Amino acid sequence: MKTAVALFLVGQALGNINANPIHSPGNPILGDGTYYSADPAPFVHNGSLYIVAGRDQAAPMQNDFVMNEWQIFKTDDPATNDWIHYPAIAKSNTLFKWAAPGRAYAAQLVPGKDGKFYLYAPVSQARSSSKDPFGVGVGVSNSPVGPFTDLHPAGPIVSQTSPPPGNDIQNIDPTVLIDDDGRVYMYYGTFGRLKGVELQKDMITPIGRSKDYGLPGFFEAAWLMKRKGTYYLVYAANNAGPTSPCTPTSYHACQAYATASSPLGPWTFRGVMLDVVTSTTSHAGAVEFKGQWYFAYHTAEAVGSTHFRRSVAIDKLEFDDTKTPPLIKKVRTTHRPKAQVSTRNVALKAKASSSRPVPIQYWVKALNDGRIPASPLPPDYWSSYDGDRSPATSTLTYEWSSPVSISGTRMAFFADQRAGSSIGVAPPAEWHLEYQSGGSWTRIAATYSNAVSDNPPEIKFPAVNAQAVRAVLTASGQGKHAGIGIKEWEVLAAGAA
Ligand code: FUB
Repeated sequence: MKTAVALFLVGQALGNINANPIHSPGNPILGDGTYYSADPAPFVHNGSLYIVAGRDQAAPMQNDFVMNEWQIFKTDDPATNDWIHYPAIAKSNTLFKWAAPGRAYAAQLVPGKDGKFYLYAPVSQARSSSKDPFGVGVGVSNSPVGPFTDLHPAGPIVSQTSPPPGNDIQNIDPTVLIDDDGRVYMYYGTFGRLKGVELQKDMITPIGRSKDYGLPGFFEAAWLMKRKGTYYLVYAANNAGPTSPCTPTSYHACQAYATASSPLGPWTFRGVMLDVVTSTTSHAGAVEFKGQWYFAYHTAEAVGSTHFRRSVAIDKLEFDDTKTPPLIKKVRTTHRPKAQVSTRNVALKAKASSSRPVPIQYWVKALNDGRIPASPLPPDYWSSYDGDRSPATSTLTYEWSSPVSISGTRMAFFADQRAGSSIGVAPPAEWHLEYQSGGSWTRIAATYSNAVSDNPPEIKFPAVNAQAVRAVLTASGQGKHAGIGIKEWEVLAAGAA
């Protein structure tokens, strides 16, 4: 804590009055829900590790990005969990007169060779005739925590119209590396489209046309770095599917990486380095600090988090130097301690499966993840919805490694249509449970309700010993069926927790 106070005083001395010490109990760094933080980009300056991040400001039920400013976390040693938080080091509307509000996306702050700090920041343009109005603006400051001024007040340094011609991508997620020889390289792009270009020493003028890159599963959030002569391009990847090494559903992202011996490639794909996180988006950056590499990323693990209220976390990044080039080891994520909650819900210990392939946007593991989000995205629930081919019946199974004694269940259905609908996702026409004991399945007699609620009542039944339980669900609709959706399916132990 002493370190935090000392750091705080340094922050004050830098002239930034908004500097607050944080002692974090672990990831996420700031997890109390006061400030959300997304899209981390770490850098090192003057013996401190800094992380610049965006700020998620979406309302609890709002499934959209609302981002107006960038913030900084700073520490002298991540192991102490002592940080200084500098909120609002720059606001998109104030810094860029040409920007529209609400879209201060993933920025990177780069200490220049000239002692200045360059903020590469994607924002939406207020007035643009392009199909996609995003562009990358650049702010400059004498201090890492601002104030910043617009280095290119005419507008973004890359967008669909600047520099012309032929840029038809969404121009966000810039990553910039100043190489040992002082040359500057930038990559940017999203939705599977990645561009890379060299910049002039002025840090803003592209040299020639950007090149297009195709990397396996590339989705967005490229991060360019160099270690021991090898260039690494880390990125959010999505090659969805139950057998994918990267993402189980189409809304998830993992972090994958490629290596190259020169900054503009060619790149060789090397694998996945971070599995899916709790937010649907995954965005990360890495840096070496006092001889140790660190990996900053975001998750949805703070108080009140959603996919649009994310928070920055940091863990160590390790390399396998026995390989040529050195490979990145899978990141082992750490989390702040969780309060122990006593529960009768034995589903949390079961293996969930579906008798039919689950449509790629939904996740069978959401059935027993202990979460009932009020405003879910598809991977937050299981569903049988498959357009016109949604099935009449679905069977979901929980299996345990040893038998459990159970006497109740709770089913939190998801629906966007009324009961009886033959389109969309509706409550089932009917459903019941069966349990397996000694190889055969027996129907459990109970009064089953198909009401849709995030706080469903317990459906009680006389206790049974089960090795496995299955829910047999009949969809509503006739001829054509609606999908069925379930946010959480609890199975409750007989007796105490
Ligand atoms: O934060 C807005 C967007 O979400 C970023 O630009 C992407 O990388 C994703 O994290």
